[in-house]
Amino acid sequence: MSQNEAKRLAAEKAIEYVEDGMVVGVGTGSTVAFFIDALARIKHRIAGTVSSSEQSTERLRGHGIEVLELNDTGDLALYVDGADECDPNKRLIKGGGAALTREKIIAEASDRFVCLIDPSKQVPVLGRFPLPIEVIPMARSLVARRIVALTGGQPVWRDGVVTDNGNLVIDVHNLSITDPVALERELSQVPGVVSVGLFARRPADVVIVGGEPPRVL
Ligand code: A5P
Repeated sequence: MSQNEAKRLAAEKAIEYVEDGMVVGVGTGSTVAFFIDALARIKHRIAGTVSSSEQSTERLRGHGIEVLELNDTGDLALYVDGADECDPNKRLIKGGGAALTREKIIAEASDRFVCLIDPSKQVPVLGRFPLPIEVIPMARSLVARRIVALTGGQPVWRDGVVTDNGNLVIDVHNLSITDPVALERELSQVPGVVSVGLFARRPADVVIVGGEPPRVL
């Protein structure tokens, strides 16, 4: 089965978690694009969505699905998003699509975080996928130096990418993240860091691994 087909099957399964009248938090990426397309079929049943990126907002509105402001909705019952890596404790690396900060905000606001992955994203230890960190532009070099000192990893500026929040992304290579909660906390404290693409303090609640049939963890 192709990776895309696995993503689509995970996204279809996630529709089962959508209940009538919900405001649904919506992530970003190619897996979530399948979820948005599936959500369009039941759009009359939901109260609307909160979007984690301009990209997802455009796709949602293209389907005629209402996009609301998190400031107006309060906490959400459900957030559905993809991930770049997932460990056995449902802790994640996210941000390959540079939407990590808004994704983290929505995850924090949500009672249930359903994460959709294809099997290639399951890892025993996080870190094979470079860890994205969103930084304030003037702090780019400072944060890179602190990353080296704190982690021993290799920071690489994602040149040419500006986030929806007007910031930059540094990807940290060569990590083996044995304590993701501690690393998330440490890196988040460096001045200039907006957010770290580790979702460990607030991991996923449910992980759906795409396949025939999809596996729910
Ligand atoms: C977006 O910033 C990311 O967190 C995505 O959730 C992640 O990159 C997964 O993307 P795909 O669904 O495209 O693999």
